[in-house]
Amino acid sequence: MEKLIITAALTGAEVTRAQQPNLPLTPDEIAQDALQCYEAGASIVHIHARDTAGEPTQDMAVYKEIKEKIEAKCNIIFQPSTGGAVWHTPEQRLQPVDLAPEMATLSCGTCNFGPDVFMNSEEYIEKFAEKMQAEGVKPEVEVFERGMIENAKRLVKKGLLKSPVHVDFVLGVPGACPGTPEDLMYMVSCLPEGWTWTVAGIGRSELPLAVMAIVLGGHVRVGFEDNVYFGKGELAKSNAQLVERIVRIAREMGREVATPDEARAILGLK
Ligand code: KMH
Ligand code: ZN
Repeated sequence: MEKLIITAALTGAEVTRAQQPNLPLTPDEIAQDALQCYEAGASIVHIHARDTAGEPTQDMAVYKEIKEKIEAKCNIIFQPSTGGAVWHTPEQRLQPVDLAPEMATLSCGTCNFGPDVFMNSEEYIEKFAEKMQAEGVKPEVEVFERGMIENAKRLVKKGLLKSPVHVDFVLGVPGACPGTPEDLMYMVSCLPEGWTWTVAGIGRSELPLAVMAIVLGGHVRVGFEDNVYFGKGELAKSNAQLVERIVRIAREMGREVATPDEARAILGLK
C-alpha cells in the first residue's frame, strides 16, 4: 500500500473563533499552524484565507502572504481553496490559482451546503480546470455528491483534467452526501482505476472515515475546517493534535506516513 498522505485543513471559510478558540486566522497564525501540522506528519495544507476582520477572503495578496510564510518554514504542499465561501463569485474564488501553487481544489458540482447553495456550474468548473491546467496546478477534485465523479470523468474526456485524477470525498456536509461508511465505500467503488483519493469526514464522521481510508489505501484530511472536536464534547487543542492522532493510528495499523516529497511523487506533482 502507498504511504498515507495527510492533509490538514486548517481554517475553512465557515468556522469561527467562537466555535474553536484556537482557529488560525492571520497569515502568521496559519503559517505557524502549518508548521506544527508538518511536524506532526501532514504533507499537504489546505488553505482558506481570512481578512483582517477574520472573514473569508479569496484575495490573492493574502494567499500570497500565507504561501510565502509557509514556504519560509517548511516544504509542506500548499493547496489553496478555490471553493472559498458560498457567497464568493467564481472570479474571486479563482484568484489563488494565479500564484501557480502546486495544487488547488476544484469542486466538481453544485450541492446544498447547510442553509446555502454551493454553486459550481459546468461553465465555471471548466474555466477553473482550464486555468489550473494553464498554470500547471494539480487539481484536487472535491466530491460532495456521487454525480461529481461523473463530472470529473467528463473533464478528463474533454482534456481538461489529466488522469489519474486525485479526488477528495467531502462527506457529511449538511445538505449533501452523508458521511457513513457505506457512503464512502460506494464513492470509492465508483472511481476509475488508478485515481487516488482522500476523505474529509465532516464533524463526527471525520475519525471513522479516516480510519477506513487508512485501511482501504486512501488518504486522509483532518482539521478545523471539517471538525473542531477531538472527542465528544471535547474541543481539539490544535489542528496538529488531529494530525498526530491519524499518524498514531496509521503507524499502529502498519501504514507509513508520507513526507511532502513522497506525497509529491504519489500525486505526480512537478
Ligand atoms: N467553503 C465551502 C463552500 C474548497 O475549499 O475547495 C467550499 C470549500 C471547498 O471549502
Ligand atoms: Zn476548503
